[in-house]
Amino acid sequence: PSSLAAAARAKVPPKPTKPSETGFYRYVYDMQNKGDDERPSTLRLLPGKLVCSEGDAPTSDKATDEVYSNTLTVLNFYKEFFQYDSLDGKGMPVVSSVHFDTNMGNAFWWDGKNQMVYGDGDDFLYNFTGTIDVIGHEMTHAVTQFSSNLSYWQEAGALNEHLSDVWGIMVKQFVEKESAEEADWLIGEGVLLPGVKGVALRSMKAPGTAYDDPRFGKDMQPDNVEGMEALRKTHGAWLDEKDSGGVHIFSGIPNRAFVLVSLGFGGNSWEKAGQIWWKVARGGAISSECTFIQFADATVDAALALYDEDAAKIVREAWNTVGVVR
Ligand code: ASN
Ligand code: ZN
Repeated sequence: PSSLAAAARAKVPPKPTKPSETGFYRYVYDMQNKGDDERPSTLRLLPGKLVCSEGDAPTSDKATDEVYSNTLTVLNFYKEFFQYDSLDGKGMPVVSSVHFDTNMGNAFWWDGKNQMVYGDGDDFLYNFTGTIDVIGHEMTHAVTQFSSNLSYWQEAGALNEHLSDVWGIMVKQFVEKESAEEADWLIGEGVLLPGVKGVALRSMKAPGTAYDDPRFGKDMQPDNVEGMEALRKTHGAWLDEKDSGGVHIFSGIPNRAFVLVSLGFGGNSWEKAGQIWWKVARGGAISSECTFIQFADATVDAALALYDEDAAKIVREAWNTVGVVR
């Protein structure tokens, strides 16, 4: 039997052998380029070979060390600013696998084994493990699963994607010490290989402008509801089939609203805008099939509950600007 099969049979993650100095329990596994993103059955090979546990010294593998370190940054961010402990709010161990598949330009949260999975890149994209907003994005899919439990289909799914971008970008701005005004609001800046025409995977501030490349394609995100409705008319079936109803396409609309709210308050995005969003994202206020308009209403209510009518007005106007109106 291969070592991967043995690892799959082993209890994952193992019991910690020493107390954690960080308060968290991180485990990084190496898939040694096995698995196939196109064949879901190969997910059973996850997590792979354990290469780094909480408190271990750096390894000789760059991806492993990057994931180990960036994961802690995100965990600390959730703990310090949102009083949320690990991915489930209850201190669960945090499992990631690196080097999944070959020629894999993606990273994802897999709910089958509650873990993150990172590929090494393809002809267009690379360096997921070294990109803090990508790590924050994937970890937030876990947080969403354990909190609001938004589905991954159409508007609710676009909100699920949106929350991952919001925490991805907030942790990036925290690390880079940038206010809402100073920040570029780009998700996945630096995962585009040199030669790909573009600046990032998504622009939260100017959806639809992140890339335009003859081989890789064009950023299709509309920046308002009118654009979403038009795209649904022309590409509805395609979006349902290729992107769970536009989860990565229509997330640009709430993304832009979040930017406008952050700019409306000024200062650090996680201080006011982020707190309003968290009051909704942590669950209770929205259903797992939440629509844009329901989410918008919930954020207005949260702004009123946390702050005042002026704050609620900033939030309401942001949603109006992107066309989410009753
Ligand atoms: N990187 C993508 C994401 O986290 C993978 C996916 O689930 N489609 O949204
Ligand atoms: Zn995502």
